[in-house]
Amino acid sequence: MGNVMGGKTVEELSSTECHQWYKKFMNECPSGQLTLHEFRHFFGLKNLSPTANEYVEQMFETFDFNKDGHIDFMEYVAALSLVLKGKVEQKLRWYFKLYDVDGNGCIDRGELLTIIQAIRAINPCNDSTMTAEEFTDMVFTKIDINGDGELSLEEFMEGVQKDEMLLDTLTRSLDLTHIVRMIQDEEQDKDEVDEEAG
Ligand SMILES: [Ca+2]
Ligand SMILES: [Ca+2]
Ligand SMILES: [Ca+2]
Repeated sequence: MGNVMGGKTVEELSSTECHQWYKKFMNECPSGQLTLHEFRHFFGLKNLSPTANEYVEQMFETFDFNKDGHIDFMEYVAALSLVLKGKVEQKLRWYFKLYDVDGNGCIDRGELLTIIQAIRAINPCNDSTMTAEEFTDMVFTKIDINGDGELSLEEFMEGVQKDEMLLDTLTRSLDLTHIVRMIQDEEQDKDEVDEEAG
């Protein structure tokens, strides 16, 4: 593979991980270009509520870095490696982009609420006792410093990094680790047979 994997974030991955992800990707998507439909299938996101669906679409668009309507292998690896291994600041920038649904550079209350609801629809194993509304209120109370009802990138980055609980919740709520673990477990079963064969 060599130079194909030349991106900075990609270098942080072990070759084993890359290999596993590549196999999974090419298996699900022989064309090498993942469509939204395939993306849903890939991550096992079926029968979602409309809200959750919107979130998945937004996620797809965020992963589609060059905006050509497909996720190619490099985009897939870049996204996964960012989510899994990126520094806190990189991740927060990515989350901000994901949360800012209309892309106007600010997160408003509606956008945050939609995302929180969608995350909970996809990831019901949330141990928080707060409703999505209460959670959204709490976030704005804590980090909307100038009180204009919108979170700027600065407010978001500073506020979330200063607040351990918030950081933890946001990071966990968008954590794709369980999905990747799923990929790896699946691959490990197969690899036990053909590990050293190649
Ligand atoms: Ca693309
Ligand atoms: Ca916005
Ligand atoms: Ca603000």
